[in-house]
Parts: sequence; C-alpha cells; structure tokens
Amino acid sequence: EGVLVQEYLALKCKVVRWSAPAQELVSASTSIPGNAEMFMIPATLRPETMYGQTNLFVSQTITYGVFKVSKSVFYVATSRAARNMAFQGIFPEWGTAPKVMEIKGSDLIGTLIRAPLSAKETVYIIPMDTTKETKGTGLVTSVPSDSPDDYAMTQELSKKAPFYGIDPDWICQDILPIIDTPEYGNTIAPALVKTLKINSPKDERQLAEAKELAYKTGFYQGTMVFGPFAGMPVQEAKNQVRQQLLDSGDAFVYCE
Ligand code: A2H
Repeated sequence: EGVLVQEYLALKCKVVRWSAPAQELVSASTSIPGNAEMFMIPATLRPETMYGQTNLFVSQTITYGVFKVSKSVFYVATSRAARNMAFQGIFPEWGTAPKVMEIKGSDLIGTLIRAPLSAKETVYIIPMDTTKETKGTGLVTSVPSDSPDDYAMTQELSKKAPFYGIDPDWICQDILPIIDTPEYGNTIAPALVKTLKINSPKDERQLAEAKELAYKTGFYQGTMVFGPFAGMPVQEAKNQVRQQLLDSGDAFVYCE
C-alpha cells in the first residue's frame, strides 16, 4: 500500500481590514510591525472556482497561529499546517514554523480580506464550525456556486445571522456562474442542494453525496463560463488557473 499525498493550492488572501478583536490583538503584538502584510491562507482543491469566492470560512473553535515569513510578511493558518509548511520551504529556516501569535477563529470573524481572482475582490471572514483542524490549513474559501457545503452554510448564515452573531452584510449573496455542466446548469451547488432536498448544513449524508457529485460532474463535464479560460473544459482550465495563481505570487503549493 502506498502513501497518499494530498496536494492543495494554498491561497494568499491579504488582510485589508481586521475585525475589532483581531485588530486589538495584532496591534498589541510587539513581534508584528505596523506596516506588516498579513495573509489568511485557505487551502483548496478547486483553483478554477476561485473566480466565485464570496467569503472565507474559519472555525470559531480553532485557535490559529500567525507565522513569520519575513520581516514584514505573516501567514495565518493552523499550527499543524504551519509545521508541514516548515518542511516545504515556506519559512526562512527549514523545519521551523516561527509562531509569533495565536488568534481564535471567533476573533477573526468580520475581517475583510482580498480574494485573489474573485470577481468580488474583497470578502469577509464568516464562521463554519465543521471546518476541520486536521485538514488543509483550517481555512476554507467559500464558493457557493460550486460547493454544496459552502452554499448550504451561506444559506444558513443568511437566515440566522443574529443567532450566529454576525452582520448579515458580511455574507455575500451574489452567486456567480463559474462552470457550466449539461446536467445541472451553471451553478451546480444550489441545483444539487435543491434536487437532493438539503435544508441545512446538518444534512450531512445528502451533503456528502452532493459534494461527490459536484466534484466529479464539475471536473469531467464542466466548461468554464467565467474568466480568461471561458469556453475551456474544466479538466484543462484547472491547471491553467493554478499556474496563473502561482505565477502571480497569489498562491503556493501545500502538501500533507
Ligand atoms: B474546496 P479533501 Cl468549489 N475542513 O475548495 C473542511 N473542509 C476543508 C478544509 C477543512 N479544514 N480545508 C479545505 N476544505 C475544503 C473549493 C471547493 C472545494 C469547491 C468544491 C469542492 C471542494 C471552495 N470551497 O472540495 O477532503 C476545500 O473546499 C470538495 C472535495 O482534502 C477543499 O477544496 O478532499 C476541500 O475541502 C479539500 O477536501
């Protein structure tokens, strides 16, 4: 039996404006200069969908680390992911993840970030507590057009913003068509959520089925309908978009 390595694309989402609690913590840190560039680092398997990013998910119960990449550049991710990154040449000293601060997911909610390639340019951090500490970087880009999980969570948060203690204006409602498929049209996630009668993020079994279907259908039958690769099959566009994000310095490869 072989060892399976999952290769993610880690996106660099620059912080544009911190939430009030995060601002207070970052300002109080003597290790972070005032002019520092700080990046949230979500990990994705679907770079070709990043045109449709509308939010960034964190888990309120995960404690994230802030890691020093250079004098004025810092990454936010789980300590687990940063340890892996330390062996992949991301930090100056091989094998060391220099943590300068910790911050709870709940304190990050409401932070405004730049979303590379997104039609939205800047998007807000919102909660998704099913985000696992043990996978990727613990941060997830929300693409409600193509991910049933992201769509179901976005709907839930819009319906119950006060319950979740968030400003409804933080939730982006514009679902842009990114990929067209013969069977499910150009926004596969809402289509599947409707077809499989998914009512909330708690409908785990149906969501798992929707996720599988969306992933396979998008990859094998999808055609791009947004961005510079519009008209191209997803199977080809995927690598092109990935390469573009790497070349522009907006992303790096992360394996675990
Ligand atoms: B994907 P795999 Cl449009 N916890 O990105 C929960 N989910 C996580 C995660 C974590 N810690 N880290 C990453 N993920 C999500 C885009 C996307 C994704 C679309 C459609 C499907 C899809 C936008 N969200 O994933 O278990 C991330 O969401 C379905 C497979 O390692 C990442 O890619 O296979 C994917 O799960 C990685 O899942």
